[in-house]
Amino acid sequence: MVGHVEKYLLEKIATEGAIHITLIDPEKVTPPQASRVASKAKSSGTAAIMIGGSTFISAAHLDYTVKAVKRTVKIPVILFPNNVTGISRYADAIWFMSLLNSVDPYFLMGAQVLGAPLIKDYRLEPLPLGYIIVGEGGTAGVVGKAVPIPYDKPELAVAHALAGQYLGIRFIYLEAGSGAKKPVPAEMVRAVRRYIDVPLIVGGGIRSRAQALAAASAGANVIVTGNIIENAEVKHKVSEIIDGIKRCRA
Ligand code: 1GP
Repeated sequence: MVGHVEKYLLEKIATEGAIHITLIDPEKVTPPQASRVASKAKSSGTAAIMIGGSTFISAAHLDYTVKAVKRTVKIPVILFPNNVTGISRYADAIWFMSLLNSVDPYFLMGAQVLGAPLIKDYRLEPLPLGYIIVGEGGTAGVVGKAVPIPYDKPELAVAHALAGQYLGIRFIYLEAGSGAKKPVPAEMVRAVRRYIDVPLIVGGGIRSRAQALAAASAGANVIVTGNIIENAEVKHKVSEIIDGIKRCRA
């Protein structure tokens, strides 16, 4: 069943073509810092806030961070969990994700089985997501025991994405890893976009207007940025990325 956050994202993508989501890593910020970042990102035009990191976080700190952001902005707050510990009852929705190129069944279906009853209990909206790690893969690749897809093998990314879609997954995420030196190449984004019908999310290493424009022009529907908000110029940086995305619409 499609819930209200999914409807919101789909409508925004339908009207705007490509949208931006801001990722906040709770390991790197205090709750007040997280709400400041969310507020600035929202005023620059970000469509939603994702909260999650690749390593370790206390449940209490995650709850405080989510609550602080929820109090500050009205746009959806979506959890981006790396494990069952990434679930907070205070969010609106959760990327219910399977790491499609993991060799560890835990990241394919194990964590999902453990987390599902909690998600039901907390009345979080699950957004079915196929997560595919490419290139360097970063911390997410190591933690998730992924076999990252090389940048020059777009056909492998297509095969993973299609398999996800055929299983009923409703969003596909090509992840280069937070802080990746090179973002997902436009050719890979374009190839995956050509084959799948569901929205395509792209993230990892996007730092500039030109990189955002390249991803959006290649067919990404959602561009996620995390690292760029860690400097003092959140508003300026998010505006720059969103400007890049908008240029693709022009
Ligand atoms: C990581 O794709 C996201 O999960 C965002 O990456 O932190 O490099 O923007 P950055």
